[in-house]
Order: sequence, then C-alpha cells, then structure tokens
Amino acid sequence: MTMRACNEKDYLKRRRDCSEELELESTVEKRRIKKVDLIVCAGLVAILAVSVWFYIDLQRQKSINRDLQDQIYDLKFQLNLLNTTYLNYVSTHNHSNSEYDTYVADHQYTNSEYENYVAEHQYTNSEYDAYVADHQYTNTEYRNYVSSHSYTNSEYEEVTFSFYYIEPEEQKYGVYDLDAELSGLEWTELYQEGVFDCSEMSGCLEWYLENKGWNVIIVGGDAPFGGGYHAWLLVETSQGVYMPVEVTTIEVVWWSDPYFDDYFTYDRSFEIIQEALDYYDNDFDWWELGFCPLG
Ligand SMILES: [Ca+2]
Repeated sequence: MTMRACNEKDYLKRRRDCSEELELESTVEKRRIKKVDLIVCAGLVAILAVSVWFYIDLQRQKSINRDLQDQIYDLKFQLNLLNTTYLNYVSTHNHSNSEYDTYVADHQYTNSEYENYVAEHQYTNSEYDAYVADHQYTNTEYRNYVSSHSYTNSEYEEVTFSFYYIEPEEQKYGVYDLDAELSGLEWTELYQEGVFDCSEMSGCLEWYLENKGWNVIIVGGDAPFGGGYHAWLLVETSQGVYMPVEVTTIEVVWWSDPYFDDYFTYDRSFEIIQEALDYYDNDFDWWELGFCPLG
C-alpha cells in the first residue's frame, strides 16, 4: 500500500467516526428537548389546576361576602331601629334631676309627720272597748234579727217555684190528644242511674205536661214490669180518670199493655214537684243538669 492510499483510508475512518459522533449528539439533544417539553406541559397543567382552584375559591368567597354584606345591612337596620326606639324612650322618660328631687321631696315625710299620723290613728283601750260595746249585740237581739229574717222551707220553696208552673188557660183532656202531645218527644240525655233516671225524667215530663195544660201526678213504687223501684206519671185524660205514662220511653201505657193495671199500684204520689222533693231529697231535680233534656 502506498502512502497516499493509507492517508485516504485514515481520512475516511475519521470522517465516519465524526459522523457517528454527530448522530449521537443529535439523539441526546432530541431526548433533552422532549424532557423539557414534558416538564413545561406538567407545569402548565399545574398552573391551570391552581388557577381553577383559585377561581372556584374566589367565587365561594364572593358568595360568603354577599351573605355577610346582607347580614351587615340587616344588623344596621336593626341597630337604627333600636336607636330610634331608644331615643323615643329617652325623650318620653327623661326627667331632670330637679324633677327627681322635687318628686322625692314631695313624697318624703319627716319623722314628726309620721309620728303625728300614728298618733292620730291610734286608739286607746277605752276607745276600743267603747267601739266594741257599741257594736255588740245581745243574744236576744241576735235571735230577734234571725227570727225576723228567717223563712220557712215552704215560704222558700214557694218563692223558688213561683215560676215553675204556668197556670194553663184550660185543662186538656183526651187519651189520643195526650198521645199526640207526647209524639216526637225524646230525651236528649242518656239514662244515668242517680243522675238522670226515672225520677228526674218523671219530674221533667210532669213539668212539661203541666205547662201544656195537663193535670199530672208523679207516682213511685215497684216497677210494674219488675226489676226494682220505679217512678212514672198518671195523667188525667178525663174527669177523675188517669192514664199511665212510661217516662223512660215517653209513651202512653195503653189498655192492651200486659202491665197496664200494675201502673195503678204505687207507694207514693205527688201532685207537685215540691212534694216529691220534700220526700226524696236528691231525686226529681232534673234542672240540676243545667238544661232541659227534653227534645
Ligand atoms: Ca202535677
């Protein structure tokens, strides 16, 4: 091999080495650029996320601010109102010191004034005794007073029941007229032993029929149909002739009733309510209900 050929070969080898070196550098450069791009992108994404978060937070803060502002307006309004009320109160309840002093002076009493007052309203024992003596009555005076203001039971009842019965213009008669009179009547109050039972019903229906013009007798005895004591009415339907009325059902007891005759067997009879009350203290007093239970 000649010298020239040797130099060319050497030259070509160096050139190839140089080219490979350049290619390697280019690859390294490209990788570096990609890395930088990724870092920049990540940075931009982070900035965007932070910006969005700040924006949302800002909106939330603005909303809270608006609420606070509204509350401030409300509080200011209430404060103004209170100030106005306070000023009004002060203007109407304001008194000067001199007014206060005058008031105190007017309502203050000296010890001597107090002592005079006590002295004027104090009585000696003899004055007290004289007063008692003047206002004391003897037993005789007391008894006279009581006797002159005392009324007999019959006098009391006469006054109490003076409006109970109305004197009818004309006495009514007739069994069928009586039946018609009772037709449609019913008790608005439920039967209640001892409170509103046959005795109160008898008292109330006797009062009702008497004021309608019938002559009615209240009677009491063993129940015609059995089962204990009972009260019912006998109504004069023709001169001296009576028909029984069963008060629990408010019905005439007809001749066909199997107990018809038994309704004329009784222990007691009362022409007027006072007689019934005199005999039975707590029965027949239907008005204690506070209303008329007949509808
Ligand atoms: Ca009567």
